[in-house]
Amino acid sequence: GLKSTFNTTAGTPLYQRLTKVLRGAIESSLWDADDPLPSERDIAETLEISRVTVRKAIDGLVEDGLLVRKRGSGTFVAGRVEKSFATLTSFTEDMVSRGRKVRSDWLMRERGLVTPEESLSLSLSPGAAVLRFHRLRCADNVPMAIEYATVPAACLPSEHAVEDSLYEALRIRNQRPVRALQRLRAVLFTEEQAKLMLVEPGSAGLFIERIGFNAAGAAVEWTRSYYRGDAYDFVAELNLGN
Ligand code: 16G
Repeated sequence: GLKSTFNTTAGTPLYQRLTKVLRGAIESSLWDADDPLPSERDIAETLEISRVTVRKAIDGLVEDGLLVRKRGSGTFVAGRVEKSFATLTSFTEDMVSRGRKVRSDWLMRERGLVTPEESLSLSLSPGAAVLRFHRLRCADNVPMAIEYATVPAACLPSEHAVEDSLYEALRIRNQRPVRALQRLRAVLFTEEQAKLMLVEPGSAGLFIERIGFNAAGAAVEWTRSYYRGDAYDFVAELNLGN
């Protein structure tokens, strides 16, 4: 149980030891998403440490998105997000349909000249202008993904045309993707990415590259998304014969 694992961890401070032990317990599915964790008081008594320490460790895990507090019923392991791998939805649509509040922090947005890699992905000629949007994407204030999108400058009036949703900005100009190619790959977050995502450096991530095409068949986005491996399940329905 918690106690024997806790006693084998060394080092200080105490709340960091407890955080490590709780993380391990969450990762090894010690608690079901529907069962509350033991109360802070019970954990404190079992481990013979102060409630303040327990609270501090739990607060940190809530902030990192691994635990959620539900008013009146306790603290729970956060459920993973199931995202369809084969539907052309946006991050905003995915989260809003789950009743979650979207927040995006700008890491960078700029207008620039197409790089060779971008020109291949978007079939643009050298010298073409592009818009780049780099965002940290959060649901209920918990970081979920980092996205780097490149869009041909001809699709949007400027890099400031995107407020909350790239797809909404494209949609109102008749440029929303209606078809896309995707690639999924396992990655380890870089130190910088891990810091933004509030996960341990070297944590596992899911990298998805999407090239989206508008109704006229032109590539309108080349997006590299890094999703939290501990928060996402990508699901798809398969049929024999397609
Ligand atoms: C999704 C897309 C991404 C797109 C973004 C737009 C995947 C793997 N990626 O994250 O390609 O650019 O949504 O989101 O689904 P927005 O409209 O909320 O800005």
